[in-house]
Amino acid sequence: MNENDRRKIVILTGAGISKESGLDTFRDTDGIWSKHSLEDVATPQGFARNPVLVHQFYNDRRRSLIDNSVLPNAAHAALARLEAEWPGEVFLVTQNIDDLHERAGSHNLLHMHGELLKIRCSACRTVSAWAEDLSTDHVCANCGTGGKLRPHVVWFGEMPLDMERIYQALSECALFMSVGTSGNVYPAAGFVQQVRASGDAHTVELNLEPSMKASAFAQHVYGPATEVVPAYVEQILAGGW
Ligand code: BV8
Repeated sequence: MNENDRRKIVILTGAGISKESGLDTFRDTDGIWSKHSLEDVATPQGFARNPVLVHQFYNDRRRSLIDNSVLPNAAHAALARLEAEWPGEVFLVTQNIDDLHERAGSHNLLHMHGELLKIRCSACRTVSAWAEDLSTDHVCANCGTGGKLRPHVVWFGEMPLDMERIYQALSECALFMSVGTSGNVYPAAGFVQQVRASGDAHTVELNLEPSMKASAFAQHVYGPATEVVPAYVEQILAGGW
C-alpha cells in the first residue's frame, strides 16, 4: 500500500452487516417488516396514532441490542481496520441504528437514520443517550415536558441526518463501498448514482445477493459480510482497488 495514497473512501452500510451479529434485517423473509407494519411503527403518523405500539417496537429492539450476546462481527471489525490503516479518509455512513460500528472501533461514522440508544425530545429537540425502555410517561430531563420523548430515529417521510455532509463526501470519494443493504430505501439507495454522476470513483456492492441497485455498481462481491468484507479490506490495504 502506498502511504501517500490520500484517496477518500465512503462506505454505506445497511442491516445486512449486522445480521451475523444476531440482529434482524428488514426485508429478508423473516425480517422486521414481515412482523411489523412499517406504516404503524416507522412513520410519524404511526407514532401519533399509537405511541405505545411504537415505543414497544423500539423497546424490544433496544433490549435485543443491549443483550450481551449481540456483538460486532468480523465485517464491522474489518471496516474499523480500514479506517485505522488506510492513509486517506474513510467515512462510514450507516443506515443502521445499532451501535456495532462504534463498538468495533469505527470513529468517522454517521448514523443517517439515527440511533437506537438515543432519544429526542420533540418539545426542546434535546438528544440524549438512553438504554432503558421508553414510554409516554417519561419526562424530558432538559425541559421538563412530559410525553414528548421519542426514539432518536429517522422515520419514513422524515429528513435523514446530515445529508449535506453525506453528499459532499460522495462527490469527493475515489471508492464507494455499499455493504449489506437491499437498495430499497431513499435517499441512501440513490448514493451510488450520486457517486457516478460526480466523477470516476470506483463503486462496489458487497452483499449476500444482488441489491435493487446492483446494476449501478462497477463491481459486485456476493457472500456473507463476515467473509467478503474482511477479504475486500485486505485487498484494498494490500494494493488498492
Ligand atoms: C426522505 C428507521 C425526504 C429506523 C428507516 C412516501 C412518503 C414519504 C417518503 C417516501 C415515500 N415514498 C418513498 C419515500 C422515500 C422513503 C423511501 O425510500 N421509501 C421506500 C420504502 C420506497 N424514504 C424516506 O422517507 C426517507 N426520508 O425521503 O425524506 C428526503 C429525500 C432526499 C433527501 C432528503 C430528504 C427516510 C428513510 C429512513 C426511514 N427509516 N428506519 C429503524 O427503525 O431502523 S429505513 C430502514 O430501511 C432502516 O433504516 C434500514 O437501514 C433501511 C434500509 O434497509 P436495509 O438496511 O437495506 O435492510 P434490508 O433488510 O432492506 O436489506 C438487508 C440486505 O442485507 C439485503 O440485501 C440482504 O440480502 C443483505 N444481507 C442479509 N444477510 C446478510 C446480508 N448481506 C451480507 N451478509 C449477510 N449475512
